[in-house]
Amino acid sequence: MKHKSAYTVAVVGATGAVGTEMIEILAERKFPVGTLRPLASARTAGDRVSFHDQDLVVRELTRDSFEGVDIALFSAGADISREFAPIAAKAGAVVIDNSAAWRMGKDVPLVVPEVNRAAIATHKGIIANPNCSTIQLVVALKPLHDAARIKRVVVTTFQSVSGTGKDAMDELMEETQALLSFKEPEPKVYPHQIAFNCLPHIDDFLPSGYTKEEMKLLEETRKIMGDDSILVTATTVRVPVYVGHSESVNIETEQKLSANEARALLCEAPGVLLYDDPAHKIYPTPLDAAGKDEVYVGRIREDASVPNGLNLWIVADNLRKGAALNAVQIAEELIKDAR
Ligand code: NAP
Ligand code: 12T
Repeated sequence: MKHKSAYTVAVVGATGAVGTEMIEILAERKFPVGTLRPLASARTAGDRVSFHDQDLVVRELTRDSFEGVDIALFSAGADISREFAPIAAKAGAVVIDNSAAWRMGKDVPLVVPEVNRAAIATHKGIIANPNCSTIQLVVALKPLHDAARIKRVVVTTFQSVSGTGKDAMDELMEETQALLSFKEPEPKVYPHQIAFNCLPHIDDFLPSGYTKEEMKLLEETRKIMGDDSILVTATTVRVPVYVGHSESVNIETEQKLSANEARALLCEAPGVLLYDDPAHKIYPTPLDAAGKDEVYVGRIREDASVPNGLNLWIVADNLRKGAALNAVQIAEELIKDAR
């Protein structure tokens, strides 16, 4: 990428839950944007989004949308990314893609800057942003892996509805309102009622009985950590929370790590906020992490059922560190290397 004093940045999916957050975070972090180009479907073309003090018109995504674009942040679903990311890259943009379309591609770096920043330089036009649940997991586990080598991870997620997008956030609101006025809820986005419920089902089921979301936690963790020997098994659960994914995580390490040693490592770790003081009822909740940049870690305990085991509770804002913030951080690192 060529160094510039200001870059032309396209946001594909600019009207969505993640895209809206991307535009906010670009402004908040003063990313050197010369021109911002918000793109979405024909449904919202003509709508307006604000960026700094500008009022920008959303344009319909077409094959010609990427002329002159330096960086294209994609968050409009995997089908759109599969079709348009190569078009954007061919037009000269570096794509930072939030969907699952390109993550496991051999020539596509999958990046969490705190963990594997160096991979950015290997890109061939497309850089992938990991799944929200993977990002917060690897930010917290990397320092423990470096210190004691993690052999196995057992993770159960409690994922908020904003991970699915704006329609799912509306659905939780509408079902809650219906139920509180003694009406029948009408699930549309999810296969079952999500209000006052939880669903052990995120993304599609595979013949193995696992969901795709569960397999992303295994495959993406190995790719980002650069270690195919790590064993990961996952159960992913949707919960009636608006913003913030939580994870109950059990790890087994090669070397012994006490809970206090883990706390000391996490206290120093980039992007982590240690939030662990049960005596004062301090442990992370989604409401604590929502709107924040850090990955919150608490409830650190030694697992006495194995020789070298720890339990942790990891919470982050899935729209920020889990999606938009991580993508903007990748863009920041990308332009630091520009010359
Ligand atoms: P959302 O709130 O439903 O927003 C979807 C966005 O995509 C909207 O801006 C929508 O535009 C746009 N879009 C849909 N169809 C389009 C089309 N045919 N052409 C152009 N734009 C189109 O969803 P979201 O939560 O922001 O998520 C969007 C995608 O990001 C997800 O599908 C997923 O791939 C990815 N994502 C990744 C993570 C992660 O784990 N890192 C987290 C969340 C989401 P309109 O408003 O015009 O319909
Ligand atoms: N099904 O980008 O529904 O792989 O929370 C992110 C979020 C897929 C992804 C969700 C999903 C992704 C969800």
